[in-house]
Formats: sequence, structure tokens, C-alpha cells
Amino acid sequence: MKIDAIQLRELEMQLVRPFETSFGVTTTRRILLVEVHSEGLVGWGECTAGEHPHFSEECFATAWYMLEQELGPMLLAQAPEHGGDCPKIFSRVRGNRMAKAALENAIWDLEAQREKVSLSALLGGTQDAIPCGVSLGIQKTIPELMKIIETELAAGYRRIKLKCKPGWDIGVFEKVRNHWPGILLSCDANSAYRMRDFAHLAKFDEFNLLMIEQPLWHDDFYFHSMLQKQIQTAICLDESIRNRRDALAAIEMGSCRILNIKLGRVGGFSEAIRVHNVAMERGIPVWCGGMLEAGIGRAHNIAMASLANFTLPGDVSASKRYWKEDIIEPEVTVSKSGEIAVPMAPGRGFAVRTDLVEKLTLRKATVKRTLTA
Ligand code: OSB
Ligand code: MG
Repeated sequence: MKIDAIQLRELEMQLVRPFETSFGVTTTRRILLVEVHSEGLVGWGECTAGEHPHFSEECFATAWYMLEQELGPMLLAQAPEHGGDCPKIFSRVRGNRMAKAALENAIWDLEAQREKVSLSALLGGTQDAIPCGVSLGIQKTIPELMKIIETELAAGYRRIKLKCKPGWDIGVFEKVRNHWPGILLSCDANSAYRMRDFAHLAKFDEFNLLMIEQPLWHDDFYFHSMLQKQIQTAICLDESIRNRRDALAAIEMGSCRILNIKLGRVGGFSEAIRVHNVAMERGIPVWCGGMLEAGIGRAHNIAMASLANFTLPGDVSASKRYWKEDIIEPEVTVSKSGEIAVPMAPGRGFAVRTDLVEKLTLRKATVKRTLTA
């Protein structure tokens, strides 16, 4: 397809409530959108990099730079036919997977429109609804957390994930489990623990957690495999898994029994499908993670989560949990039974509210064609 233009946008969007993890608090998101114009159609992509390089090495500013100066010019010079052509086009650039994913996903988004098929169908999705959970940040007090859990369960969500860290773990799980003995409950440490904490982490077994997500270093497999041997609770890796090869290594080493797949973290739809497939071959269930996405990223997550091995409730939830107004129409909603319906219409199935996007835009840039790309 001939690419006519690539535009980058920086949006500022206020979360409806702050989100606290073991690595920090987010109150306002800087959302990086890419628009790829081709033959009268517009493919949209959302970069999931954080404001600061706390989840991974990437952040908003590094992604903007890579998109404007490296990846954008490469794509303009190459004219891909399919979203699946992008990894090869970007292969000379090391890392920077969230930046790559924004562009690659925009091409898939465009391709689904051009072929008049749903994005889910284009990806090979087979499920018409995805089961949803919620990820709950660290709160000031346990009673505040209990109130939020009550609200989310009443809304239909099927799994509660608690962000945890030393000092906000066992005491919290105890209260929550006592009150709700039967719910699917998991926790996410975002790398907050170390080897001295192994005995402490073994105590999590008491609470019948569905999984403990990324307890140790963000780039580790080996010590997670040591830990997995010493605890009963399934480990789920998030940060550590950058591609199919990482997933295979982690599975073969016994570093985890469940995988979280995030489009940005693995570099886009192509690699996400590869991670999904290798996990399925090995009998490892996966679920779709979240990065506090606005509507474009959320729509793309829904399409991805329609693949067959996304069997566990993910962190993809309703727009209104994050935003007063989302940038897509309709907003993402969750049914009383805790599911999001996968759109079957051509394309991503959620229209972009371009007027609102324009209103929220702080900065725009058009990628220039360069001779060296
Ligand atoms: O580790 O899953 C994570 C948000 C930002 C960075 C990392 C993570 C998260 C979440 C939120 O858990 C998931 C969501 O609701 O989007
Ligand atoms: Mg996580």
C-alpha cells in the first residue's frame, strides 16, 4: 500500500483516578497516537509507552523520537502490503518495541479497513466475546480498596488483580480473601521483590491466588524459575517477555505457568500472535494485559484478545474506568456478565472521535521522508 503520510500526536488525558503501582503513581497520561494515511483511509495506532521509563526502558519521549526520526521514515520508504511486513522493515532498529507496535498496529488497522474485514478476523481471532478482569492500584487504606472491589464485582468483572509491593501484600490478601473466598484473585508486583523475599512470597500460597505476576526483576527468567519451584502459586510473566523466544525460554525453564501478552511490550500484533501461538502449543494460557490505554489501544487489545488461547480474564476493561470521555465511539463497555463483545464490523469496530482527539492534542508532527531510511 502506498503510504501518503504519517502523523504523530501527543494527547494529554486525565485518568478518572490515580493509578499506583510498585514503581509509581500515574494521574495524567501522555497518549502518543500515530495516524497512517493511505489511499483515502486512516490507520490508527497508540503507543503504550509510559510517561517515564519505569515499566520498561521506553517512555513517551523516546518513542516520539524513534517514530519521528527512525521508524516513521523507514515505513514511508517501504510501502508495506500487510501489518505483518512491519517487523522486517523495522528489524535494523534494536528494541523500542512500543514505538514499533504503534506503527505496525496502525498498518493492521488500515489493512482491516482496506480488506473490509474485522481486525479480529484479520488477526485470526475466534472468540466473539472476551472475559474481563480489573487491575486495582495500591490504595491509601484497605477499606478503600474493599469498596472498589465491591463496585467492580457488582459491575460483573470476573477477576480482581491487586497491585502489590512489600508492605501492601499479605495483610491485604488476607482481608480480601476473608471477605470474598471464591473470587478469582491475582496480584502483580511489577518486580518489587528480591531473592531475600522468597520465603515471604511462599506465604502468598495461602490465599489461593490465580497467579502472581512478575514478582522479581523486569528482565529475569532464571530466578523466577527458582522461585516457581518453591511456591505453589502460578507465576505469570509480564515485563520479562519481549518476544516469542523469551516466551519459549520462560516456558522451558519453568519460569512461569501463565503469560500476560501486551501489544506494546512485544512490538506489535505480529509478535503478539507468535507469543500466543507458542504458549498455546505448550499448554500455557495467556491473557491480555493493559497499559492504561485510550480508545485506540483498547480497541486493538480487544481484537487481539479474541485469539483462541486468551482464556483467562484480562486487564482490558471499560473506557469509563479510565476516562471521563474516551476518544472512540462507541466507548468500550463491559456486560453484566463481565465480557466485552468483539466487534465484527470491518476495521477496528470503534470510530475515532477526531474532534475530541484534536481538542486533546498538545502537539503534532508529520514524519518527513528522508534519504537515509
Ligand atoms: O503491569 O500490568 C501492568 C499499568 C501500567 C503499567 C503496567 C501495568 C499496568 C496495569 C494496568 O496493571 C492495566 C490496565 O488497567 O490497563
Ligand atoms: Mg503487569
